[in-house]
Amino acid sequence: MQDGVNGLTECPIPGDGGSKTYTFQAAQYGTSWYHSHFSTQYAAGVVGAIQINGPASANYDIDLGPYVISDWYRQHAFELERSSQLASNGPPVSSNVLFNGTNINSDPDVGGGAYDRVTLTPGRRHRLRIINTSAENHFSASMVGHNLTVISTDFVPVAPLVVESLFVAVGQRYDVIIEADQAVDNYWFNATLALGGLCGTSENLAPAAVFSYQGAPAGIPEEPGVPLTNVSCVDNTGFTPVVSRTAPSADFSGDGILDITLTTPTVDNATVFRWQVNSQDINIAWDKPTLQYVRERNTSYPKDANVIVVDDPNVWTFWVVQNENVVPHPIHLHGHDFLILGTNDVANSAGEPVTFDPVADFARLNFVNPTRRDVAMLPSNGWMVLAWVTDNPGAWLFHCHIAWHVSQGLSVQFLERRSEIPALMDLERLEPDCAAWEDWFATDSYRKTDSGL
Ligand SMILES: [Cu+2]
Repeated sequence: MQDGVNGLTECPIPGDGGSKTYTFQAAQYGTSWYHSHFSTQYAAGVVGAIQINGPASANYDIDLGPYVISDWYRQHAFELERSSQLASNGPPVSSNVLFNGTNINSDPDVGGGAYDRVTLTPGRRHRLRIINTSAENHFSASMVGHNLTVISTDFVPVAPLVVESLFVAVGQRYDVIIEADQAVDNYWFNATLALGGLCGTSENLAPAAVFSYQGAPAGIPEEPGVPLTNVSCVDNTGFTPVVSRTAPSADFSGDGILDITLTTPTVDNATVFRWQVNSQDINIAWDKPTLQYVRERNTSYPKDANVIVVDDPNVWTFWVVQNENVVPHPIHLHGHDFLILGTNDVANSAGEPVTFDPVADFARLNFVNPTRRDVAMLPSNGWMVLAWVTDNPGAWLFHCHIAWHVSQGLSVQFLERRSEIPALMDLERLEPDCAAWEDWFATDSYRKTDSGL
């Protein structure tokens, strides 16, 4: 009920002064973010960081707090939503990349703006909570002259893992520790975009912030550092969750398939992009969320709601996500962390899709405490196998976190343990909240031109 996804758990909050108070129990701890799920509205700035304190898997001295890295566009997100769905356009180039909301202007002829600056204390270990809140740009984070020690993947603490650079997909969070054990100086903190454009493009060709040791001279770093090479569009691997979870391999059949394709239908005399899962792009109804169906005990869900019912309690479910397209996708699940049992490990951005084979590829899967998180990168032309337990009744969106893609249909919703939802959630709020939304929307000029998500 408090997940905030319009069309699933609620109607949208009306404009012109509408409000809603969300109440939730912090059952996990770590770093996350909240954002609007009303079309592409979060890319217009309706977003913020969340820090929930709890134990860490390694010691540190100073918590620097959330570190939000995000693409930024001069045009409004709703304009971009309308233009980017036209097949003649494709996704927009970001105007800049911001670090905790600031950067110098990416256009040196115009100038202005300021680098984000972070101060490090010499000899101390600093915890930095990296969050990629972008609409579309994916980054590889790195700091000149320093390694990053990863201690959590999204909400999951992991055994400390030292990396030189860290791929951060849209929606992902990584808590890292940076040890200030180098010379007192200024250092670039880079968010590097991959070559080839499949993971986003920006007018800012080298997004960076300035990390300065206390006592360093004023100014920007003199040492440019070595550019990252082989920056790709795939998740780092090798993480070991502290709290172990093992999925039962004997229960895996490989028949839960989510097949992602790109189609170009004609809508209102224009050729547009639609991303489909199992041959259907999602299109939710703002004024009749899924939980209203649950409340009415109505099981006639619209086909384009892309509902997948999972009623059995406390069982493992397995999902093969198959990418039939060259564009990789950051896949996000609400309501659960999932185990990443495996992905195709062959780089294949130039070739034909690699189809998962439940027999031949079974040996590639790791069921014993693999990386666990709530956003993972589906490889270009490849596959990813996920597993999670039905331990949370509700309606949970499973979608690509690229704002334009979910807007163009790339999503399903898992409707989990339906019979238990009415007792667990305050479904009586739906009627007054939806009435308020409908009253406002009837008088507003804004019209729905996408999936609504
Ligand atoms: Cu996508």
